[in-house]
Amino acid sequence: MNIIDELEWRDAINQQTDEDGLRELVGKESIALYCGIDPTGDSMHIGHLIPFMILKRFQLAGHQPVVLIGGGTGSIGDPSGRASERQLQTMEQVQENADKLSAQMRKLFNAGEEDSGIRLYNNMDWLGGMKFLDFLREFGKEFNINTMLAKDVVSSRLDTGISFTEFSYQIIQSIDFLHLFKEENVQLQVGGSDQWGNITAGLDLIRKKEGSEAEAFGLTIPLLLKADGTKFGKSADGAVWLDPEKTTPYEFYQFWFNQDDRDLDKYLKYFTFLSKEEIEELAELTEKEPHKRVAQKVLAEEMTKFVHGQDALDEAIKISKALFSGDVQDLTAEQIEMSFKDVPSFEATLEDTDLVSLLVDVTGISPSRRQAREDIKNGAIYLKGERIQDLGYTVTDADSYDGRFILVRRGKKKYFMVHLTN
Ligand code: 485
Repeated sequence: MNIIDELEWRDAINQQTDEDGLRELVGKESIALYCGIDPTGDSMHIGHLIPFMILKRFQLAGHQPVVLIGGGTGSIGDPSGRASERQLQTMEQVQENADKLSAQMRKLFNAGEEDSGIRLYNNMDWLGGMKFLDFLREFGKEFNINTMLAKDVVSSRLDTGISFTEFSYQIIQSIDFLHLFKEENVQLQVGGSDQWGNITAGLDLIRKKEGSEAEAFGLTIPLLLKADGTKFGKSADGAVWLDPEKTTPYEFYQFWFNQDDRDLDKYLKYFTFLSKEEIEELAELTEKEPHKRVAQKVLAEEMTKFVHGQDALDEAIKISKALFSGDVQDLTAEQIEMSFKDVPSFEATLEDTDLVSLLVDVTGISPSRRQAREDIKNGAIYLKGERIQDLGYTVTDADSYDGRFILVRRGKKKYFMVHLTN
């Protein structure tokens, strides 16, 4: 299947320039294509991932992806999709974020490794040394103010105001596209739907500088909405990050596992590399036996493996199973800490603390001593995954993980963390 037809089937295209021309070009030869990201933060989140997965799809179809880290553009700040002026980051901050994003890209795509086939560039390399007069003479002359003002990004800001700096952003992103077109043979730029104005500005520049016959194209992907109408990609505690320090692989896995049945078909098409047949089969399973959540499981597995690798996926599955069954005995202290980040937590010092006091006085897990004793007698209280039914039980270091914290479970599913202080 032609890659453009495949993307259309996956509902992964919002707008494209000269659809037929692009379909024909990618059908007959291997092209280079790029997507850029600005280092405004120190990690990508799953929203950023989508265009880069499109790059990966092109790669699988025999094309050559180029990833651009916007060290230069990031020092200015893209006004696209923003209602107000950005605060400038320090150059050190931009550099630091650029290094982190580059490392993340390398991990994701093995970019920089000889056999990965993905090239990674930083636009600071060609924007950084540009002289202001050269900029105005060589590029500024090619941009018509009326055209620039008419772009959504700018026109929507005319009431509230936009600085000359942010106004100029579309020019520098255009210089990138021209640079990559000339130096690296890049013929297609991909981005989110908010990038349409910047991408088409680049195409105009390429045609002015390289002639109207220049074969260059743009393609944007749609903004993803959930079946309930809200924006995709946020969990209860905010964005879902690719950095395992910010969103653990277990949380990442759970995020995908918890998606609504109604969204699955869309997500499997949009995010995974599964074939049409495999996705249709999963859609059927969701319809017939929704309670088994097979499609959710496959989605969670595919995504966790792609972003974090097989070992992290195995660990996330192990944790999920242990929590589901309540058998947490086999989990390490780190795994326990990772899985119970969001349960109610308390601080305590252990000094001959009996279990009833721990439940009532220290934490309030049980509302009264009477209730605490009843809970213990009924076998509803677990420390470290082991049921304790002794009313006179004294809690010691041995019940803790490395003397650092105690995991209390009350009933089937309620967990509490008690952090030990000395
Ligand atoms: O030559 C380029 C230089 C910079 C950029 C692209 C090409 C980055 C772009 N201007 C931008 O701001 N991108 C956003 C970012 O960096 O966070 C997001 C887009 C989103 C999607 C994602 O990057 O808002 O739609 O393209 C990868």
